[in-house]
Amino acid sequence: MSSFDNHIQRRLSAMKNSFADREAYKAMLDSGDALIYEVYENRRPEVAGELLSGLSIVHPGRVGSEYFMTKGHYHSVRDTAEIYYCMQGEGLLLMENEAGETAVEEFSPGRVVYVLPRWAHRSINTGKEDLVTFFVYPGNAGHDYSTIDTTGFRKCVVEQNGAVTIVDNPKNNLPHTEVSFHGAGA
Ligand code: S6P
Ligand code: ZN
Repeated sequence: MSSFDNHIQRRLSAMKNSFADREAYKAMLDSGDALIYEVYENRRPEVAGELLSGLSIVHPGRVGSEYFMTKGHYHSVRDTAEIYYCMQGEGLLLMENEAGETAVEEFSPGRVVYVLPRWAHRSINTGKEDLVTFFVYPGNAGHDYSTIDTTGFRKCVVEQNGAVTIVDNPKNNLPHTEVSFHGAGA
């Protein structure tokens, strides 16, 4: 990873509002501040015309039944898109927009996922190894974390009876529609 300019490590203690099961969160934090995900960035000027890129690595694990994931965000400049290329691992990209629509795209090695402008996005590792994705997005996009940090996504991705399952987020009461899902075969 030596060719990257910046390395971010996001630990459990920095994700206080992210996981739905607060009791499981507190219990896990009591036994150590687990490393949930890391980002390696290529620095470029954060202006229109430039592209920002890097690697996102979400480690495997769960808080209660909810899989390890990124905090998730909107782009501050809403009309900016993003592309992810999955290099390793298994997971999902959970997306929602301000109209209350949810979309889920599968991550598997070699799969490209396009994030439309105006959609918040969160990477979720549903597998047993690191989920590694390459991302690229416009230099002027910026990050709005506070919207998601305040309400959470409308959906959570949990393990239920051994299966990856998308459920309503008990912490989020905003109106929402059905989930649209796109897997590797669709
Ligand atoms: C940036 C892009 C990714 C994420 C990374 C970590 O627009 O979507 O680089 O920053 O996956 O997620 P988060 O939600 O902590 O920024
Ligand atoms: Zn983004």
